[in-house]
Amino acid sequence: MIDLHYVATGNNLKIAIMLEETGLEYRLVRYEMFRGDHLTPEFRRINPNCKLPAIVDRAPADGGDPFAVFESGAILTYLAEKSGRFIPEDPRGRSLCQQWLAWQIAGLGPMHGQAHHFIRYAPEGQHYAVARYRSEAERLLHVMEYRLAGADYLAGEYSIADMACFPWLGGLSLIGLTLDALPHLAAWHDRIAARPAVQAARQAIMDENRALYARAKAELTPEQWSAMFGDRMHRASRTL
Ligand SMILES: N[C@@H](CCC(=O)N[C@@H](CS)C(=O)NCC(=O)O)C(=O)O
Repeated sequence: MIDLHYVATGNNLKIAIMLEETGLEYRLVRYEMFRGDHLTPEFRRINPNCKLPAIVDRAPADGGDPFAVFESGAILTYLAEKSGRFIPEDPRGRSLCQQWLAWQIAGLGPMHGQAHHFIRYAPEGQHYAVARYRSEAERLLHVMEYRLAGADYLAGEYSIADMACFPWLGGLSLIGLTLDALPHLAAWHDRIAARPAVQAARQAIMDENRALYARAKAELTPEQWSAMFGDRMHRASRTL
């Protein structure tokens, strides 16, 4: 049994997709991040970085104590190794999978994340930051388009690299981007969206809370801002 500590956002959808794809037994533990549910000493023992998702594997392969894993890329890799699925076995395919997974974690996620931050959350007037992150977010979509013009999936076969990248396409309109001029990326997106496991994962975690996190312009109360970007969030990562 695996506990998935989650909030209804794309980073968390990655893990729900993998759990549905593998059929591993899991239990959902839901958080509301505007309320600061993740800023507790209990959750910090699971993820020292106080971010979601995180998992706790209650039946790890070594038969030992429950094992916590944080960072969505590390969680996907852990689950791929545990299940023996969705990571290619041949060395080239495996390396390709790791390359695209690293690219998502180090590039696509942070750049799109900053675009969302400056366009949707920051006070008006952040022109340089908005232009910088939106153009970089768009450039990264073209990188995927280039790869997918020559392959159905990022690592050749469907893998955790696709699961990691797929959710980032769900909020493009919120940052003023579309797939209109990216036919291979759009076709890849539709192929993945049609998978029963992906639909089940969306249904499982993109619940009514999703609406909270998918507004074009988020107006946060001072308390919500503090829990997300301000004092409360910083304090939670400083104290022992
Ligand atoms: N690099 C992390 C990113 C995790 C992350 O930023 N999660 C967001 C939700 S998508 C979060 O927990 N935000 C709460 C906060 O920043 O206070 C991963 O891939 O797991």
